[in-house]
Amino acid sequence: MQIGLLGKTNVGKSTFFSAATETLVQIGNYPFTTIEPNVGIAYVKTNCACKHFGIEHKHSLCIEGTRFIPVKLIDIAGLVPGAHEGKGLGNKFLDNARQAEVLIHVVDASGSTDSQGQSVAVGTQDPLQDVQFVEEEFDKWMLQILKREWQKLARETETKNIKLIPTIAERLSGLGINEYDVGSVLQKLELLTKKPTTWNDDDLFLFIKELRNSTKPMIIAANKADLCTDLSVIEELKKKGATIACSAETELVLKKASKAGLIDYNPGEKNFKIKDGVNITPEQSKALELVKTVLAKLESTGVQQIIHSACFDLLKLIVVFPVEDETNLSNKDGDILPDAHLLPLGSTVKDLATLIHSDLAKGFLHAIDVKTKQQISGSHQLRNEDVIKIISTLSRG
Ligand SMILES: Nc1nc2c(ncn2[C@@H]2O[C@H](COP(=O)(O)OP(=O)(O)O)[C@@H](O)[C@H]2O)c(=O)[nH]1
Ligand SMILES: [Mg+2]
Repeated sequence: MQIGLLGKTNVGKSTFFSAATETLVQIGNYPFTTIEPNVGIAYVKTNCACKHFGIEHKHSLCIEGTRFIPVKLIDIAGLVPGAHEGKGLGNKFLDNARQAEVLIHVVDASGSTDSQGQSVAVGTQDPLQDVQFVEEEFDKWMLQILKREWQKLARETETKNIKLIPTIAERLSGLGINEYDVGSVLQKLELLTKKPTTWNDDDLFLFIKELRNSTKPMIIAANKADLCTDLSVIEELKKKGATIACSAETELVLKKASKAGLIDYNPGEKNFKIKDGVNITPEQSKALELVKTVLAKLESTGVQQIIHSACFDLLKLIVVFPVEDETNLSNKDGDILPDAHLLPLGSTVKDLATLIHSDLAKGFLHAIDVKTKQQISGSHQLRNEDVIKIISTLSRG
């Protein structure tokens, strides 16, 4: 599961990335928060299944029944005006864009960053235009991939025995787009009945736009909301698509203060507490006072909510807990509820087996729904917060 961060220069992508990937505790199996300079691990917060069973367990990713599940975050830099014409968009961008299943579009909601990324007075830039610009730039970039040799390709689907859907899917496979994605959009736009050689530029652009919407859904992070004189712009942005107000910089201050042992802060919450007995410098005190006013204005910094919404509202993921021992809810080593996996809604028990280990899927016999103790088949659809034991002739590893 990978989330891409997109946006024009200086809107706060890197700040969002740092704030989201800065972990508060050293987490056992996940020593690194940054894999590459622009790839890191963030966490979504969900219920741990321990709550359902009313048990207590020691797990570095379960804090009082709240389970932290790692998700990959990629800072996809490089989308500048004219990017689709080849300026600054290399293989790295393509690679990052392919891996992302959902995009967080960071905009400067305060309107204080101009098109060149320069800092200007609050309210002088229109964040709505930024939303349109970045989406268009991304779409145009996808379009030029499709348009290479389009005429020839379109002709061949009519004159030779070459099928349209696989041909287009192949073109766009570099973006992680498959035949199913292409087919669904062509059908929705009623383009399957129109000869490809007669598609005009609008048809092609609309096709790409829909395809991007369905394969790389976007949520708008209305960043720098701390600077907004009023928040009406957020309501305007919401009309354009899923939007959450945020202040990445405030989240970063909170994470750092928490890591330094100055405060207790649970990411996503409206409040934090200065720890008893710590010495705070006048400078730190001033910064934390500022944080308080921002939190009062925005309810929360928004960073955690945006990651949550990307996973659960846009991608509609569910959480599933596989176990090997259904009585102790543990793996072979006795670790209770060792793993929590994020899967797309509609995933089956067999999909879970495949995700855990190919051998487990190969020798798959059946599974047990640990909550109901019922035997279930491979084609059984998983539900959110299911606890599953898989029985296979081949064990993992
Ligand atoms: N006021 C405010 N400034 C922010 C916020 N997020 C980022 N910035 C500032 O915006 C500037 C650009 O941030 P950066 O993360 O480097 O932007 P990027 O080019 O999109 O990666 C920096 O000076 C940040 O400190 C925010 O939430 N509020
Ligand atoms: Mg940056």
